[in-house]
Amino acid sequence: MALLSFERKYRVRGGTLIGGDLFDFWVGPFYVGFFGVTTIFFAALGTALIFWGASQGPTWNPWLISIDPPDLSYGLGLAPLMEGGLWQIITICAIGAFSSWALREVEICRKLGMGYHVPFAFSVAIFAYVTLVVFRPLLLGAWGHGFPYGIFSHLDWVSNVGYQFLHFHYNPAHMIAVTFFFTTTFALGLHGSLILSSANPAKGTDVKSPEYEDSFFRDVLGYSVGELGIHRLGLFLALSAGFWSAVCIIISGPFWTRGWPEWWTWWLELPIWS
Ligand code: UQ2
Repeated sequence: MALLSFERKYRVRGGTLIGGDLFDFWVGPFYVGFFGVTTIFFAALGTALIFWGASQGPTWNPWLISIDPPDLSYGLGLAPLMEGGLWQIITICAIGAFSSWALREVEICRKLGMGYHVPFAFSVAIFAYVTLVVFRPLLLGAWGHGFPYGIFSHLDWVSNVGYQFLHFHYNPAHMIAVTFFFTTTFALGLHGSLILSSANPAKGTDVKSPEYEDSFFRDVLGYSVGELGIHRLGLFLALSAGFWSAVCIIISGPFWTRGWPEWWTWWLELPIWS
């Protein structure tokens, strides 16, 4: 069955948060909605400004193009376009586009009578980004603490901020975030390989049911977290990775200004050692 005729059944009216029926239509396979329009608006404007900023800069080398935030001396004020003002407008466009996309996902969830898990998950990624370019700069008192929009330049920013705290791997929240990132890949490695193993049985035999998947892990580990459980676990692990990433950077500067290795002196100062 052609995809579009099959999908007609799911193209239900309503569920919109704003705009009523006005934008309640599809363009080809894409649902539009009020937030589809605002997504296009912010994404197009932000992208155009990035290209225009690049055209004013010293290079078209895609690795080296960079749209930089204002100098720290501008504090929390607006900067001239070429002095970081562009970065400020592009940041507004990015947040506008990401939020619009999340709300468009919400409208689609409402249409389909689904839970809001996908937009919720995406919101955690948006939260991590906004922590870097809005919350932390606000707490530190200057937009100049945001990261630059460039491939190499944002890597340099991460490296410089890391060294500012001597050794970022001693940041306890960074440790937790990294552990969640690795555990997420571990869980998806287990899950993806398990599903493919069931869906690719020995030649001439039937695709295996979820009970086989449970049995596999019961035989190996004595425990299966279950078909629904692995997806709950995966969502928890992935969102925790994003959440603790935001925590590890928001505490660096606003709540701890010395090297992260030094933070661990609380351990050496425990009374149990004396
Ligand atoms: C599982 C299960 C799945 C899975 C996986 C497991 C049938 C298809 C991967 C095994 C996962 C376990 C035991 C949890 C591992 C814990 C961490 C923190 C990674 O049991 O049920 O469904 O995909």
